[in-house]
Amino acid sequence: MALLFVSNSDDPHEWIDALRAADSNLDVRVHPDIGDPADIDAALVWRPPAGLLASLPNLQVIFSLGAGVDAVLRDDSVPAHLPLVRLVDPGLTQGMVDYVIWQVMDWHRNGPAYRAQQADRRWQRQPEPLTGARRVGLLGLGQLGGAAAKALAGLGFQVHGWARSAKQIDAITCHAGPDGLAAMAAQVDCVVCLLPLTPQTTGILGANLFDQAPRGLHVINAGRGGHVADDDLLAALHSGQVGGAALDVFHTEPLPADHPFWTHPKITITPHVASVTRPETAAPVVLDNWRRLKQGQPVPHLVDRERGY
Ligand code: NDP
Ligand code: OXD
Repeated sequence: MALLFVSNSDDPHEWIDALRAADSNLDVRVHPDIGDPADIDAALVWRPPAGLLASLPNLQVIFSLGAGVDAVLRDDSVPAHLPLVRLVDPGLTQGMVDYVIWQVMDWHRNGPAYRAQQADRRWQRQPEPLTGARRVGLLGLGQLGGAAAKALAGLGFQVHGWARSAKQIDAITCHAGPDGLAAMAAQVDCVVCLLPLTPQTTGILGANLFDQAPRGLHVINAGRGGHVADDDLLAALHSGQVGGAALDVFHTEPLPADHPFWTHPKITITPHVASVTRPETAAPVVLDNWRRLKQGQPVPHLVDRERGY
């Protein structure tokens, strides 16, 4: 039996090395060189082509190369009975914490304003409050949002967080459900989206949320492009209701060359790198989950298809 690796954006050689370092006997096939489809019993995937997974007659489990599984769930042909395991690994979490700290600090210390001033050779002080005077809200308090929230609280920010279910986390003011979102939005200067993309969260970074927040809200999106209502964001940046945005993910990736975000003076763009999956930390997690599944043990981070994450 074999594991099929499917990704256009990860280096298969690095993955083969990392997987074989953890299990030297592993038969790894790299899409599209599948060999006999009947050999494949596990698939490790990032944005697999529609219909591919349904074409593997002996597939037992799908492992996502990412934390977000929206692309797999969009493919209606994927057999619903197959366990789908999303990626939770220490490298992915640390990478996201690093990204969130970077973007929040850049906003907090006026990075966009000073870069613009430098371009104009302008020497001008901006207000420089300390972290304790700044309020940051996390949309999503899961593996990534929860870790980022704790890291920001550790830096002294006033941290709020929003999730589907009610939570109690030290040093974080937690909100839940639709009413909780309005309550949080009214109390934050910066919002960081680390939600999964589901029908309930699509377009959440839109006029409704922006209008409930204090003027000048800073928006950071590392969830999915579908979380942003692009036109609402552009309008809110124009009116000043949103002061600036750092965006890592987009409706279409790569972001099309003619998209207005590219040249917008108040938008910072990164190419979906907020946290990349690193084979050296992720491969052992995947193989451990596969072993658990084969031994009939509970597998952590199974996707609940009803919830969509
Ligand atoms: P988790 O499943 O651990 O956490 C998701 C969080 O979102 C949970 O707190 C959950 O609430 C909350 N949530 C989900 N739906 C709703 C809703 N309708 N209303 C309120 N809260 C909701 O996911 P991760 O933290 O591991 O990953 C989050 C996302 O980050 C991924 O799905 C992916 O899209 C994105 N990502 C982006 C990367 C990048 O490089 N840009 C890299 C990795 C991930 P509850 O706790 O109550 O279940
Ligand atoms: C992920 C991602 O979901 O990289 O892990 O976007």
